[in-house]
Amino acid sequence: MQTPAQTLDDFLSQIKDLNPTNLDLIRIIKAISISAIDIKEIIETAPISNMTGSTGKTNIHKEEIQLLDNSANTIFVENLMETQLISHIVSEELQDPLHKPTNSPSYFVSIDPVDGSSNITSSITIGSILGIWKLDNSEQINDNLFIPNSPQMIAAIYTIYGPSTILVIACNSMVNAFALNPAKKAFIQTHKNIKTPNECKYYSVNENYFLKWTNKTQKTISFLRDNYSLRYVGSLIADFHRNLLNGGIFLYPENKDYPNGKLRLLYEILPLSYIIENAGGIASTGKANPLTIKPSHHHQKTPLIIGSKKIVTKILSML
Ligand code: AFP
Repeated sequence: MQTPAQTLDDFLSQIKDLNPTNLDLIRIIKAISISAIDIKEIIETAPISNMTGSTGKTNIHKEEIQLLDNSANTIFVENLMETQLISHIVSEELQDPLHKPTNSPSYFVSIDPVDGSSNITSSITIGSILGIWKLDNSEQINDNLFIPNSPQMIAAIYTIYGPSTILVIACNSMVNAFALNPAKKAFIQTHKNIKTPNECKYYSVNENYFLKWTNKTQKTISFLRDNYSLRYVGSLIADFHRNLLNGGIFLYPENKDYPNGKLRLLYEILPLSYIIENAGGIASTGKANPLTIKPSHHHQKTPLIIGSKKIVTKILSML
């Protein structure tokens, strides 16, 4: 008889005793997985429930806030705060961080509620990205900026809302992936302890910026173009997920329009850097490992080069 596939709950009960923090982490992961199912349902019916439009407002990055961004943000914040474990939340959609004192220990969560949200009108794959830090005491938080001073990142998670709803969790030095069985509202494990291939199959970059890049970046991208296949969705999380599973490199270098790149350190770059490292790949800003950067602002941006070890190392040597 075939053994039933492992559910997210099975997985969480297996990691329960691996680390004393895991009991809290499991509650946080559950809050995120429940949120993902709610958000996926909103996305599925978005074209017929007028949820594909813009709120008419812009966020801190001067990008239009989509109705979906707002709803997803509220869902994550409410479910996370309900755990009573989270003292600080930084979100792309919130100008200022949320702060709520908790009994120690407390956790800091960064959220990109809907990554690639402008793609919703064309029904293109989008996702959510979250980073989770443990704070030992409130002194670890810089009061003005609500940024962990001595961050201890303990997990990173992303979801994909596409042909399937996918949940990828990096914690306890492993990366595991799950797909949603919508009939049962249960996530089923599809990949155990993911290791990204060392060889590069795809490169992902927006070549429209070619003339706005530095000479070195132009040469580097030309090398990639001559040797690998281009794949670029324009939803970071979709590009990242494809390259994670197949081997590849994603780049968002600085350009004349975006001197620090477009991607945000706390809720895009750090979670994905944490995931790629745990999957045996590499992330860099071009100058440093993002995980070693002490953030100076919660909406800080930085360039990103991320993916399979061999190709990222080669590209860094060319820059
Ligand atoms: P939107 O959320 O505005 O769709 O932006 C998506 C994103 O932040 C990231 O998901 C993409 O990788 C990147 O922007 C695409 O940016 P370009 O259009 O400049 O290539």
